[in-house]
Amino acid sequence: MDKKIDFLMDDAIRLIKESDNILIASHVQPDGDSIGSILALGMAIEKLKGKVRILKVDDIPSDYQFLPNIELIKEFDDENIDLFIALDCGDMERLGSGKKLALKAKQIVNIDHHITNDNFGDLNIVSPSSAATGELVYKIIKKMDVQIDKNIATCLYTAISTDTGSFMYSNTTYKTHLIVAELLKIGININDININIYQSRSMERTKLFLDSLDTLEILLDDKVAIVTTTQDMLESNDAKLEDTEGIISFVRDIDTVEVACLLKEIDESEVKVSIRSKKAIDVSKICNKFNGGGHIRAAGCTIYGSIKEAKKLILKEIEMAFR
Ligand SMILES: [Mn+2]
Repeated sequence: MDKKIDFLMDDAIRLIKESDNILIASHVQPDGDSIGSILALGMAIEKLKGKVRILKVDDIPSDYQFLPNIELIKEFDDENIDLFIALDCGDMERLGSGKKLALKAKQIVNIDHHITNDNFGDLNIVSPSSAATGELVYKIIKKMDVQIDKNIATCLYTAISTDTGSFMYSNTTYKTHLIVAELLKIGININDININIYQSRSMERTKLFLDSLDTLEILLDDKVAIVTTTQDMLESNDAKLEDTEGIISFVRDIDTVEVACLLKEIDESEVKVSIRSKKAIDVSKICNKFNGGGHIRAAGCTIYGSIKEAKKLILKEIEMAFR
């Protein structure tokens, strides 16, 4: 871990120790890293200080309901916040309803690993070389001298496993494995955790998956794959937007494909776009053009327009990226 991040963590811990009303939050459309990270840090701060609050800014996907103390994530409207800790969040907009509270807080600590993070905090611990925010939270908890118990370890393992694609993505480093080795030593049940995260797909989600795959188009010498999920599909399958999880990685896994793109219709004038790549293309750059962001191999953005318009715009940028 580089020295600068190390010092910044000491500053963050000092703020945590000095502050009375601490609120932890992460991004809308939460994933395993955001939920695992806020729960793990929340439990650690609770051990240290006896109280903590974790803000709910969006619905928690069913995949993560098994996590210990998930009920700690709640809505709050108390604006008396001394320290607001944002985790896994590239900018303030991503905090959703949490942005209002962050702006009222006396101090903001921003802990993240997105390369596109805009340093919105008073203290910014941004480490793009970390595979997951969960890795940074692990280090902070160790430095806080709080014992990592099975509950905290379960949340950290979930954060790191999901953000590394089960330790397959190129963001996975030997440090990732050293941290996870420590988590396993604590005695977490990885079989149970993995069944909960990866082997519990609902029938609704499965049917949505099939409908979405039916829209598959392969373009640019079979290097680009694009699929669409519409509001009609969500409705007819009784599925939610979060149920699109897993579609894009399936499409990316086609042998000839370098870039996979999923268009999720929000309404007739808004489309959420997710992009993944394998080796050559930096998809965070593509998403940056539409004010989105993320990582080199996984990024997202919102395009205001119809599915048809969004597809045209994003394909143009993907095509440029191949030149
Ligand atoms: Mn993350």
